[in-house]
Amino acid sequence: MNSIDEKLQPILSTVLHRNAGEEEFHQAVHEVLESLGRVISKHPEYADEALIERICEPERQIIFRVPWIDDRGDVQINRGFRVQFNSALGPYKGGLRFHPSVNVGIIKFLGFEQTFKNALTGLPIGGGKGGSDFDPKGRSDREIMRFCQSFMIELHRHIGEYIDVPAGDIGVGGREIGYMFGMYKRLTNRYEAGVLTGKGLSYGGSRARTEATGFGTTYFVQRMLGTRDTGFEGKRCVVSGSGNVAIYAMEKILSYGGIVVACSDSDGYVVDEAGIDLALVKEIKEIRRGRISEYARLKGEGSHYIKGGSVWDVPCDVAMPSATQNELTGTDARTLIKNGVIAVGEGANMPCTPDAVHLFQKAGVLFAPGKAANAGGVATSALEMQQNASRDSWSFEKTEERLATIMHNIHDACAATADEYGAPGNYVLGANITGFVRVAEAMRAMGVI
Ligand code: NDP
Ligand code: 2IT
Repeated sequence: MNSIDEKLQPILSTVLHRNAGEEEFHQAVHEVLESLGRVISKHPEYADEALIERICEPERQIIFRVPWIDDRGDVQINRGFRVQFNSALGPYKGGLRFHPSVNVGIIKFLGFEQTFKNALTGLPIGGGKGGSDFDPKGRSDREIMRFCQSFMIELHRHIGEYIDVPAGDIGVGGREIGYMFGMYKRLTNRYEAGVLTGKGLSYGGSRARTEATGFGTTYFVQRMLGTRDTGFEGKRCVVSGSGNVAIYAMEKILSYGGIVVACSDSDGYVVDEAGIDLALVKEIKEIRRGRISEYARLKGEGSHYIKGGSVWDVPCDVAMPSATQNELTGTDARTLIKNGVIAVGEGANMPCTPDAVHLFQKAGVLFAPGKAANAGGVATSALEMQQNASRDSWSFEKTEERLATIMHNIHDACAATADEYGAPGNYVLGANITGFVRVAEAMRAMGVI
């Protein structure tokens, strides 16, 4: 890992001590603090009044019991979370994750990242994140509905159009948002469309929200490749995961003339040298809610499935980790570099381990950090809030155009900040400093909050 400025060391020590055992949160804070040394040398006022300590401390953390009844009639208990991290720029905003690995440290890392990501969009949204250790795999629609309803029975007290606006993340998509919105509406007797984003188009959702994260990451990487006078055209790409982000990253890569040769899920990965058949992946994942292993069985000749292993063993020009945190390790980075990777774009949140990121940067690989590259999802959520507030609904083209502009602006702001701070091409530094300064400016203006 890079070193942290000595003035920031005590802040990190306090975070580690006060949040014992929360490894992912430690990792996320460490990464941001690594970038801030240069800021406080230039602008020492940002270290005044414990501003950085306050940014590392969530404004509010809610943990609650979620009891629900499964299809056999047995009572199940899960734990629900909502961490309202920072509301300097707007209502808390960020997704809900349903996955058995969820714990408070994971939600805090995600909420911390979200705060800077949302600042990068330039839209008026603060940072938050939530979820549950509920495992949706193998559950019936009715079980999912009962779980979502019980989850909302508690969550509804803490959210609202002007308070906190959740959306999807791993394990939470349109189906879950629909069940939660229905329960919120019933509990509050309000048609408050702007309380959740990622809604269906029939009840206040935004066009292009489903596609936004994957499309946005691809726009970002396309622009980053442009700084080396190239683009996706003809490039071999590997995208990990096969969920919402991965599917729409693949779709946009294909429209730019790239070739996606592999994708994955948590059991293994598929390779198809002819190019992944995206319609088949959508059918397996979005309709049947099946496993990626079915791809090779259904596609047959030319494709193969590898159980376990690492999708990063597949040689590529562009890698887009789009599954989960710490899925691309130092070992994977070495393999990718050896195989000639030229760019890495994080579709997921913190998918590359710190040693992987440093290896890419040392090798001169273009590297787009998640908090900048995957901001298109939350940006389009903010556009959904705008449409809800004005009781309007925009065309796909208009929404996608706004998304593309936002992603280009984020790219250019990160690149300009990296230049300003003497680290040209370092998008990690650029994203962290740009996001931090926007949040810090608003907090300073509001006094000690
Ligand atoms: P989905 O639930 O739609 O898909 C997640 C994909 O990642 C699945 O293929 C899943 O495989 C795989 N995956 C999940 N957990 C693990 C794990 N522990 N190990 C290996 N593979 C895993 O989620 P999304 O596509 O929405 O989210 C993917 C990433 O993108 C997350 O990091 C999320 O935080 C981030 N993100 C999402 C945004 C959004 O708008 N949805 C916005 C910005 C970032 P399996 O089915 O086997 O679990
Ligand atoms: O990590 C993320 O940015 C998301 N899961 C999307 C959050 C949102 O509010 O749309």
